Order: sequence, then structure tokens, then C-alpha cells
Amino acid sequence: MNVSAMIKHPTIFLSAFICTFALVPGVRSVAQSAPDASKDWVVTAAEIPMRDGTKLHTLIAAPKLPSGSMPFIMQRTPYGTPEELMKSLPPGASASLAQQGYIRVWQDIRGKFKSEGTFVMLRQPHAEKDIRGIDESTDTYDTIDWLVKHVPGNNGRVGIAGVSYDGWLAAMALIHPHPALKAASPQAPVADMFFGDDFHHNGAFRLSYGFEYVWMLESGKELNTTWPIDLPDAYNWYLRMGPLSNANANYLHGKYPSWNDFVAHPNYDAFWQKQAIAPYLKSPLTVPTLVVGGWYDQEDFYGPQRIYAELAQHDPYHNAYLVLGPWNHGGWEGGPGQKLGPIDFGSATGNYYREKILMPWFDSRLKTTGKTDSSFAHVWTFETGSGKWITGDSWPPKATVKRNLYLNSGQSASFERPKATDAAGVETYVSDPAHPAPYRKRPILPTYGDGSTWYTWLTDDQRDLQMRADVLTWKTAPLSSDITIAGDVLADLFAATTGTDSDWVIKLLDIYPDEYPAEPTLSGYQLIISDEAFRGRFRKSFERPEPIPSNHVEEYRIDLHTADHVFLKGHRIGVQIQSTWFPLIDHNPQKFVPNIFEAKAEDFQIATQSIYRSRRHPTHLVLPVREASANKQRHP
Ligand code: PG9
Repeated sequence: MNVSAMIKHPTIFLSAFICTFALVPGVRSVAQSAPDASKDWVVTAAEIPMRDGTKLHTLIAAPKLPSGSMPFIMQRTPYGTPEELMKSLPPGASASLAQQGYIRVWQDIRGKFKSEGTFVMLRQPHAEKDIRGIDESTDTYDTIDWLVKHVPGNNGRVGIAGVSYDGWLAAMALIHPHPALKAASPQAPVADMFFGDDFHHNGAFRLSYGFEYVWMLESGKELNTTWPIDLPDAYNWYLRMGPLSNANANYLHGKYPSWNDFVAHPNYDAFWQKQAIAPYLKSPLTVPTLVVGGWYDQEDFYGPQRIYAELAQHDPYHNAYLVLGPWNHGGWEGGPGQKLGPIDFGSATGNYYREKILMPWFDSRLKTTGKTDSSFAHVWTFETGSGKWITGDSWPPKATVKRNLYLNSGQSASFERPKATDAAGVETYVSDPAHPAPYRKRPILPTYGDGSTWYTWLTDDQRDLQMRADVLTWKTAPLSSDITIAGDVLADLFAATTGTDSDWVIKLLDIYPDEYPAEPTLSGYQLIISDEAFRGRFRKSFERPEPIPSNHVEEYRIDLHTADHVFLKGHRIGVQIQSTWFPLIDHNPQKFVPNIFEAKAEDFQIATQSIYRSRRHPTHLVLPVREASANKQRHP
């Protein structure tokens, strides 16, 4: 099926600025049925020349009745510019968008849709010494330079924003930024495709996403096409695919550059290192930058946290800002943001973000002299569980106490260090690559396309997985008082395998009371608060993987990234561990092979996994507990 770019990221930046405007499912129908709103806008297309002569297709929409000179808000994208949409906004939306007083700019990046050149997935920045080099940051620079010189009625100030791929492009604008760039908002930007974003997590390959996304982006210049999964359950489809080597042999035929890169770079080599953005963000941050991320982002949860952390380390002028809210991938862009899946956050978090955070932040930087409003908080996090916005100066907050939550006997968890011997303090399960644990209840639908519920899977009830013998869950007793965590959650796992390679998946859960009259459908619900996968071969080095010695207890320290959550009184805290998460993560052969992308069917083997909860090997999560007295500002 051919889907428009609008489906991947509908109006991205439009919807962020116009709260009444329709979102993902609605945008197309609005666009189709709406009258021409050209009385509010002048929409022009420009083919802007880059320094190497390549022309990039750019859509410029300026309000017809400008109130003085106006700043630009630009978005660069591989998903196509919204030409038709911009010409046919419904009158109310069109007028209020125009009144906001920005010149909107969208640009197709190199090689996509109407732009010249060749598309390269997350193009690596060019080497400093290559003075003729081009990359996404030089293309942004050249575009800004052209815009401020050629578009009438502009005030010489430019903002850039975007979600995900476009968020990464907004972050790339920070490398040697154009002097007219006065504000950037990378939203769900990817930071490192080997450690934590779309394609791998700690070296474990994100099979369904990687396969389907590469197909979508690299099938054609002007297409965003979904892969035709011809079985009702994508779990079965990927199982039928077999070893990863079958992807090229049977489906992609070596024609998809990004897939070929996955195969050629199974370790954290120079390819991934040069693509990762953090090393390029080490100059003092001169452009005010608002990073946005969602606690339930099913694609790029790691990126915003990693990028903010890097910017905050090089921030002598206090230009780094962060918002983390209860949203899925891009969920902050439109819609009230009160609910995700079955979870109600108690208020319209999306509206709040757009009205109280995003718009005032951009307005103050682009419409005025750009002087920072000192009362505007640098960090805004939505505390799930309590449903409050918390503001602060930095993230993660400093005023927390690390408390170890240990696995104990009888599938219990507690803050008491276990006393058992290794022989008694261990739980085992059998991990079979031919029968991997699904990452969600089956049937699993394709990632994108009609009816997909990919967007909410991180709020799925994890109870369903407990029926499986290869998924183990430990739970605390019902809490006698609230426990708030704010900051980085770490897993310290002690585990052995009979194999020579293994994946470990760890989740921190909020387990609702068995009887929950406030919302009966959530009785006993098991909600993921933090989660991560780790490919065991990389436990010593991501550059040089090593076999795991069989039947030997190894320690794995796995970063589950940050959370801001209150486990309410009466709830339990849960820890879940498994070795397969299919087809989200490809199946590990469980036998060390040099390159899993080239493993053969006969390399895959069953393994018995042992999780230790003994005095000597006490598996635990390190929780950043916010003491009741800790300084924080709450907002209703
Ligand atoms: N998560 C998508 C992506 C970003 C960058 C690279 C690959 C995929 C996206 O939503 O744009």
C-alpha cells in the first residue's frame, strides 16, 4: 500500500502550532474536504541552491496580512512537504495559523520527493577538513541564508523544529549554526542508532522497525510505502523470514542501502560512531534549544535524553531546555494528550505543552529580541502516576537517593538485599529462538499502515506475557506509601546462559491493585515505566563483541534511561525479564557467530537462562527515589 508522507508525520509542525487542527488520522480528510484558504496565505515553492549546486525543493507559506516583519519557522523532512495541505487549510485553522505571525517553511531533504541529489539515511556530517563537504547542517545553513536574503517581510530570525527524522535534522542545524538561527526544537530526535533509537538498542537489532522503515524510505524517491505483510500476524511473518540473511536473499535483494549497512556494520564501528550526533554537539551551545520527548515513545525515547544531556554539558549561556511528557512518538503535536492507550493522565497534557511551553518559548525567541525570560523553566517533566508537571533547572534532578530494588524468592521484589546462596537464589527459563516471546499480544499488526496500533504498544498490559514460562516477573508487596522516581533507572543483572550469546530484556513495571475501582479495566494492570534490551555479546565492548562463557554468571549493567513516575500507595513495583522480544528485536541465535545478519538456520539454538538473586549475585534495579522533601516545583 502506498501511504502519503502525511501519515508518517502528518503536518508535523503545523499541528504543533494550531491546537484545533486535526492530527494523524484526521489531517488527510480535512485537507480533502476543506475549501481553499488562500485568502490567508501566499504559498510559494522555491528550489533553493545549496553550496554544491544541488537544488532543494522548499515550500514557503507567508500570512497574507503580515503584522510587521515576521520570523521563520522551518522544518526539513524526508517525508514530503505539505503543499496541498497548506493551500487548503480550513478557514478557521488557516486564519488562526496566519495570526500566529510566522512564515512557515518546509523543505525536502536531498534526494527525497522534489529535491535534487541523493538521499542518504541519517547522512553523516562531513569531515571538518573537507571544505567542500556537504551534509544536513550545511544544507540548513544554506537554506537559512537564502531565506533571510530572499523572502520579503522577514525579521531575520529563524527557528527550526521537527519530530523524529525531522527532529534529528533540527539538531543537525546546531552544528556550525547560521547566525540567523535563533531557536531550535529537536523533538524525538534520534541520537545514536546503535544504542537506543529506531534501529538497535544496545546492539540488539530492532527487526520489525528496521525492516519496515528501510523499505518505506528507500523504495522510491517520492514514495512512503509500507511493506506488504501477507499474514494476519506479523509475528508469524517474521518467524517465517527466518535468519536475517533471508531478508536480502528473499525480499530486499541487496537494493536497500540502509539494510546493507546493517549487514556490513553489526558492531559499533566507525560507521555508527560517525553517524551518532553527540560528538558533534560539543561546542558551547549558542542557539536556544528546546528538546522534546515522550515517556511512551515507541521509536525514539533515547535520542532526546541523550541529546539534551550532551547540550546541557556544553551550555555556558543556559540555552538548553527540555520537555518530557506522557506521549508516544510525536504525540505532543496535536490532540489533547489526556490519554494514551488505556492510561488517563488526568489533564490535557498536549494542550498544556503547546500553549504554555512551546508557543511562548518560540515567540519569545523569534518575535522579540530573543532575550530569555528568566522565569521560564529550563526543564519540564510530566510526572506520571501523579499527573503533575514538574519544573526544574536540570535533568535528571540532583536531589534523589539511589535505592536498590532486589529480586527475591517467590517472585517477590523488595529493597532488602537477598541472602540466598547461588544454588538457592536463582530462577531459570528456557529461551527458544523458534518460539520467541512476542513483544505484545498477538496478532501483531505491521508497524505502519491501516489499523496499526504500534503507536500505543508501550502502554500495553504486560500481564499477558506472564503466561509464558520464558518471561519472569517479580513484584513488591502493595506499597504502604507513594514512591516517586525521578531520573536514571539502571538494571544490574546477574545472569548465566547455556549458550554463548544471549539477549536480556528488562522492564520496570507499575502494577495496579487487583481491585481498582477508580478504573476497573485497569485492575491488576501491568504498565511499563522503563524498559530496555541488551545484546549480551556486547557486555564488554560494543566495538568488539565476545562470546559469553556458557554457564558462567556474568554481570550486565543496563541503562533503562530516565523516568519521572509515582508508584502510588497500594500499587506494586514489578520487574520483568526475558530473552526474546519478537519481532521488535530479531532473534539472537544464542550461539556466538561473528555477524548475526549472516547467521544460518543451524546456528540458532535453545538456551537455558539463569537469573541470579543471591547474596553474591543480587540482580537489582537502581531506582532514583525522589524524597518527599526534595525541592521541586509542581504545576497543577
Ligand atoms: N522514527 C523515525 C526515524 C527517524 C530517523 C531515522 C529512522 C527512523 C521517524 O519517525 O522519523
